[in-house]
Amino acid sequence: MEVHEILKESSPYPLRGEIPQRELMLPGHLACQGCGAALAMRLALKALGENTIVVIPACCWTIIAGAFPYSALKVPIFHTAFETAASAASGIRAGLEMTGQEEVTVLAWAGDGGTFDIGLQALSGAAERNDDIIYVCYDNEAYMNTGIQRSSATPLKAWTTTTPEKHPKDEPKKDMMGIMAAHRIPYAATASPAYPEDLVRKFQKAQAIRGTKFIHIICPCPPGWKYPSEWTVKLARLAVETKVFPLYEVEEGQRYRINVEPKGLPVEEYLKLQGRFRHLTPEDIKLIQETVDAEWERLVARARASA
Ligand SMILES: Cc1ncc(C[n+]2csc(CCOP(=O)(O)OP(=O)(O)O)c2C)c(N)n1
Ligand code: SF4
Ligand SMILES: [Mg+2]
Repeated sequence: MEVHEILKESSPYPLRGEIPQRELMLPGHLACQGCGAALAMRLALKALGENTIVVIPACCWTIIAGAFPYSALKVPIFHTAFETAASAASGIRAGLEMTGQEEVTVLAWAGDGGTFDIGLQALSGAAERNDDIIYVCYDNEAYMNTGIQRSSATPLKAWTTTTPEKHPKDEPKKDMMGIMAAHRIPYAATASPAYPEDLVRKFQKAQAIRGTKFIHIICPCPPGWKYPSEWTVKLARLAVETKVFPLYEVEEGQRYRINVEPKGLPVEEYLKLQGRFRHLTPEDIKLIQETVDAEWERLVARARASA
């Protein structure tokens, strides 16, 4: 089967769909202008509805939600320590089950530092027990709340304050979806706020499945990535169209489905809009393109095997 046929086969959902009118995120939140993570939360809650408890570890979203007693969300928030998003969510789920409130959705909402690095052990534990939670990693590709330090989600060759221009990051981004797929959880998916119908559908699908669900959302960050705030959706789209961040789902750790056929634009189109990549040499860009192409081929092979 040709690549375009697999993609057609594996994208049964129309990208045009219903986005619920309800608003569970209020004006007056404390995100920077153009924050991709704020847009992602707004869409996620539209999908999940008000019968949801959100668990937030230390991250930008601790601030965005507002200082007690104020809140930018119309649903309960449980703020917890940096490394404990998944274990706190598991505890809340257990409490809900003991009190017969099984219809409530528990949403852990953590950054890439809180997921790829410090919270990985708690997340692995919840996934291994298949606890009934939706765990979201909103990925702005660095520790933004503390001033743009490198995480293991920071992409190859990117600038951060701990990987300065003369020593940009030497390691590729950790394959977090691969790690979650290896836990054989019922559902894992990637999403982008530039594809809102796809994102909403994935949250609604996750809500209907029992067990651990993992959703990895690319969330451009104007101050951290160094670009004008009005380009957030453009970058969230270019990440997909350049194959840097493909949109796909994995069921039971083995059935892969690609949701959007990327245009396959050169990665340079994405990189050149961001100050964090302005030091790149032509050799760096070539290396990044090769890495992206190799990852894409690996994903297509998995989708082909699942078709
Ligand atoms: C145990 C612990 N170590 C360090 C911190 C300081 N800290 C708070 S938020 C944060 C960065 C979080 O990064 P990420 O999870 O990527 O979320 P983002 O800020 O990028 O949204 C750090 C290091 C902390 N609160 N607790
Ligand atoms: S630093 Fe980035 S992730 Fe944090 S609130 Fe600002 S735009 Fe959002
Ligand atoms: Mg981060």
